[in-house]
Amino acid sequence: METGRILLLSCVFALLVCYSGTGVRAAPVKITFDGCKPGRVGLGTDGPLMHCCPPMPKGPIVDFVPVRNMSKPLRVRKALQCLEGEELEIYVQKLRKGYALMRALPLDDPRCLEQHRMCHCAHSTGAYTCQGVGVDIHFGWLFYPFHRFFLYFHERILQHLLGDPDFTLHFWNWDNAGQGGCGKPGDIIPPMYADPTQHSTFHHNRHNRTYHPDLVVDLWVDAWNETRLPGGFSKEVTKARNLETMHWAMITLKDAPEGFSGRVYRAGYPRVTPYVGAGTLEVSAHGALHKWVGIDMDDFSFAAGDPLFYPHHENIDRLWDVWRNLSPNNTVPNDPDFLDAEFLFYDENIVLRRMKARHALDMSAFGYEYEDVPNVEWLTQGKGDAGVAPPADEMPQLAEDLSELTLSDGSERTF
Ligand SMILES: *[C@@H]1O[C@H](CO)[C@@H](O)[C@H](O)[C@H]1NC(C)=O
Ligand SMILES: *[C@@H]1O[C@H](CO)[C@@H](O)[C@H](O)[C@H]1NC(C)=O
Ligand SMILES: *[C@@H]1O[C@H](CO)[C@@H](O)[C@H](O)[C@H]1NC(C)=O
Ligand SMILES: *[C@@H]1O[C@H](CO)[C@@H](O)[C@H](O)[C@H]1NC(C)=O
Ligand SMILES: [Cu+2]
Repeated sequence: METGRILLLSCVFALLVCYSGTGVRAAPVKITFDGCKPGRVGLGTDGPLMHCCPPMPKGPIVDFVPVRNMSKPLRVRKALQCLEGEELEIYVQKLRKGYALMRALPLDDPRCLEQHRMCHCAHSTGAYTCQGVGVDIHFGWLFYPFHRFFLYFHERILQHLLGDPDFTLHFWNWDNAGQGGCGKPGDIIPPMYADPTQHSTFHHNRHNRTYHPDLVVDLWVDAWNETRLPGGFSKEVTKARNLETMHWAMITLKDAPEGFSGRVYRAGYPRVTPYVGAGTLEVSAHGALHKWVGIDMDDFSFAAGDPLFYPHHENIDRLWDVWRNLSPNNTVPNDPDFLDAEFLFYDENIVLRRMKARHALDMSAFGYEYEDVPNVEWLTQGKGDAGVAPPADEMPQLAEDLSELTLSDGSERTF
């Protein structure tokens, strides 16, 4: 009783501090090793406790600022569906070997696949606390920088284990329905991740629809309503709906309150109702794909234990830059509480690295780029004219009731 009252009072106090004087800048979210506690499974704050904190660092935490090595060409992350012949064969062999090695490491080695899962879990379940409040790097503006860093260290660790500094993880081009480029659709499950006999790249805990090698993904799965799972639509209708989803996320819906980047999220901000606050791509195609693959991929605590997580998120990472190049208006938040947000990742030498969001913005500093695949299908089609999209009131919920929003032009709106 007494504890409950103290807890309630501290919560009210924390809210008052964070929200007093709307428009007052709080502070950036900083992930600290000491701030990690068991998080909560599920999306609320009352799920069962989940332990996913990282192992103790053996040395000091070291700041990491990516700097491009100008004497090396950029590595190209390619569209998986366009690999062929010898290149495909070699890639699949390395991919399988890399994940076999990653899985074979001891469980307390921060480089093993299980620890990658836990790292994502710790950042998603409120395990890391900042100003006493559990952090979630989803549903807000930390989504893109966090995942870029996460993929980067994942790839570096694969390179290290393979002894191949040029190994490059290729991406699942699920928004590509097959026109233009190499002419092959990317909207089916990549076969190198879908073979149950290949333990290293396969994951047992997926929905059984991923067993159909040519089932088109549904980018309009409603993450919150199981009754709308795919199956009811023909291939043609699903493809047309997918283009509409992409068009909304990249072009139309970016003008929604929190736009493409996601809600303002400063230190001490509480986690909000799931999906409220997510940017337009995060809330739609990103979430839909997690749902479509299903089971573990559909759970923040377990998603990154499925190797398919990584090529899925590379497509998100790629689309972040595609969006920024679509219009001079498409800018990332210019707010110190975004730019100075800090995250921790173990590198390939088991050194714990501290990363600032501002260093995520220039992809070339990390030494890679994405293959230039055509976006023409969802740019020019998918404007709602196919008449196959769900009605507007079935669109994923976007924030309307947040206490403070910064619009993409930098102006603040207070409710
Ligand atoms: C930059 O790349 C070149 C060519 O691969 C390599 O010899 C050199 O060691 C790299 N420099 C750094 C600082 O990594
Ligand atoms: C997947 O599971 C559903 C429901 O249990 C079943 O009806 C369907 O036949 C299964 N499909 C495959 C390919 O196993
Ligand atoms: C889920 O979707 C079905 C079909 O569109 C609809 O009838 C039902 O009301 C929805 N349920 C919820 C909880 O939104
Ligand atoms: C950028 O935004 C301004 C103001 O809203 C608008 O007038 C302009 O057309 C936009 N430019 C592009 C390329 O969308
Ligand atoms: Cu995530």
